Amino acid sequence: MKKALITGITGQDGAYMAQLLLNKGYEVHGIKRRSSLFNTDRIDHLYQDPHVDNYRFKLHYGDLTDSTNLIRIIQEVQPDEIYNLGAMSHVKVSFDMPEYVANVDAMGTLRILEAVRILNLTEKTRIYQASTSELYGMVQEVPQSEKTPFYPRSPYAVAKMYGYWITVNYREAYGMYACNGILFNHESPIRGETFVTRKITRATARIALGLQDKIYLGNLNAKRDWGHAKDYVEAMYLILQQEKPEDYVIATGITTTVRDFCKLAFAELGIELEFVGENEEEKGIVKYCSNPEYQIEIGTEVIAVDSRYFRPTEVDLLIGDPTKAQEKLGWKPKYNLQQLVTEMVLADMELFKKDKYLQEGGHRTMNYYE
Ligand code: NDP
Ligand code: GDR
Repeated sequence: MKKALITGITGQDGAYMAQLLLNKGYEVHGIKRRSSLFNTDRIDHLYQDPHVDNYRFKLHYGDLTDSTNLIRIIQEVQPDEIYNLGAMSHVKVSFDMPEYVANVDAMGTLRILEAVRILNLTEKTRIYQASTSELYGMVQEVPQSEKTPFYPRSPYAVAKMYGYWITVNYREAYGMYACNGILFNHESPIRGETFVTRKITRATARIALGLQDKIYLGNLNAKRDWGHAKDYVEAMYLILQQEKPEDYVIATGITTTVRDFCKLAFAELGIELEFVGENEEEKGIVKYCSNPEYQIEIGTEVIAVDSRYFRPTEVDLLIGDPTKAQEKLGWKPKYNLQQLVTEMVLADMELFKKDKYLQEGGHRTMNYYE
């Protein structure tokens, strides 16, 4: 039975990756951080009782900032494959904690590679590094491919650039099977709540249910190439199954503005939005609502701009060229943007119907404005 070790198993991609590998018959090990509250929401459905025979899902406490811990876990597990998905992954937050991000996202990658080398596992263990379209940063060319030069625009992207090159270097220096997946944005109903897509789908549901009046966003003009995380973990897996280790762009090839994502999300519930005004004065107002149950008046302002969410340096346009992945991995996304939006909005509607029910019963529910 093959063994895989996933860092960042409690995150969006870690959860989907764990599910995929369990389905393929792997023994799956994951590294989770100790926290004062449970942090395993996304993987609780995968939990297996350690007291039963042949359980195939095992969690280890650890942290990408702790080399001794990583060496011990890798020595114990002797993994065939490592998926290094752990990271402080929020671009805006990386401007607030750049040193920590360098430690986790850059040095953490080095620690994984070095642990495999120190433990003489270079022949056995294949390593996937979660690289990112944020490496392209300032637009050099479109669409962006494996050959497009990098120009990172945030402490997160600069740290990930180190992660990218140290992975290439260990492959070239020590003959390791270590690869970068340069993944463009991918989302899902379990996407972190403060990334823009999920922030929008949650707010769409809450506004329709009367739990929230409006949502404040930053740059509505930013364009992203959004795919579904389920499709993207398939690509990660395929990258580690090839004869030769190589780096791949994973993307849909279609780009959309944040503004249009808002329109799609509200349209899912029969609410048509119109955007008026410019820059910080721009607003999204309701033009039409086909569902009287939502009690939303025409002309209501549901989206406003707050400069708090602007970034000191922004990445304006991402659009990927997945030709290499299509040709060499045979990878193609199954979801389009419309299907992704539908799944996310409907999932958030289900989630917040519970809040609505609790509120109607006199219970206090959280305010989710961030
Ligand atoms: P998430 O933010 O959802 O998950 C990040 C994971 O990393 C969580 O499990 C988190 O743990 C863990 N983590 C954070 N800090 C540490 C640390 N110091 N030590 C160990 N683990 C840590 O990210 P995604 O699942 O969306 O992304 C997965 C990877 O892919 C990340 O590396 C991200 O940068 C990269 N990426 C993501 C893209 C996307 O669009 N989703 C696109 C391209 C790259 P906890 O739950 O405790 O916080
Ligand atoms: P990104 O994702 O920075 O591309 O990084 P995010 O969803 O945070 O932002 C996308 C774009 O939307 C604009 N935006 C806002 N963003 C957030 N978070 N909140 C807002 O209110 C808001 N308003 C507008 C942003 O300015 C940006 O242009 C994600 C992460 O998953 C990274 O880890 C990963 O590497 C990249 O995708 C590829």
